[in-house]
Amino acid sequence: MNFETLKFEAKDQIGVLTIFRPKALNALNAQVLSELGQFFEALNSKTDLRCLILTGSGDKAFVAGADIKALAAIDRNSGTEFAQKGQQVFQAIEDSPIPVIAAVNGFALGGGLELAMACDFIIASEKAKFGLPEVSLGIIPCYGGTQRLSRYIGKAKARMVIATGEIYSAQEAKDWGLVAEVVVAEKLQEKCMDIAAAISKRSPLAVRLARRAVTDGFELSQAEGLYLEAELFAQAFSSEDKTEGVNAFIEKREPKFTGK
Ligand code: CO8
Repeated sequence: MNFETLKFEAKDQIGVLTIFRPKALNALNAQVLSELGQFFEALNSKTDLRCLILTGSGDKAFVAGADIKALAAIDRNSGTEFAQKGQQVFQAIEDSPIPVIAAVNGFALGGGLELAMACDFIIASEKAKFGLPEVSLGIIPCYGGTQRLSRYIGKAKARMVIATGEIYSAQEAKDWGLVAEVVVAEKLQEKCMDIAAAISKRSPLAVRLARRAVTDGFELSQAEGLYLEAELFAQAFSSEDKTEGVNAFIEKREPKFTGK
């Protein structure tokens, strides 16, 4: 696939997808959203990748938000459609069959933070900055920010971040549990690659089932979540990967997982 606003590379079954609008700090316009939608639609129908790293071009921004310059064209009637289009694309990211790591190298503001939160987890450079500044523009987050942020950090802190519209440091975001790890800027790519490589060695099927248990279970009561966990555990038991993983351990060798 040929994209103008995305760059994609893959090696050893690890993909790196870079949002590429350097002159606008990688802000999400209609084209970026559409290309992201196409990319994840293709990924979700078939992929040989084991893990994807999502990042922004340059060293200043992950994504500085939705494109504010397009804001003027949106009114009451088109607002719902605008929000739902972005929500659908970000949901496709959350539903991805492989883990998606957000490598946040700079500003992750508004739609940029919402994009990072749709990924499996966030690894941040110590220079990264996080915030949902929509209220400073007279609007509110609309790509899942009001829903995902409270699930990451709890209702009280989410209300503070959203109502102040302030920008917060990578360390603050880590202290809240929004960011999984903070590393020096020069080590961001290497750290994400190391995590992706670790994931790539595991059974793709087991990784997928385990992620489903966490993500879907989070929205359920504990009793329902435990039921879901047992169901997914049973599915893993009918897999070739389970046979291979257990045999490899007994035979003291590295497993060769196929994801079946
Ligand atoms: N949209 C469009 N262009 C942007 C955006 C953006 N979100 N962010 C930066 N840019 C552009 C700037 O306009 C500038 O372009 P130009 O050189 O042509 O003027 C270029 O990127 C570089 O930016 P700055 O010169 O401003 O760089 P600074 O280092 O001085 O500042 C900041 C960096 C602090 C990140 C600053 O650019 C900023 O405050 N950006 C806006 C951040 C923001 O408010 N993001 C949230 C947007 S709202 C949102 O995401 C929710 C959905 C809203 C709906 C939108 C409807 C379409």
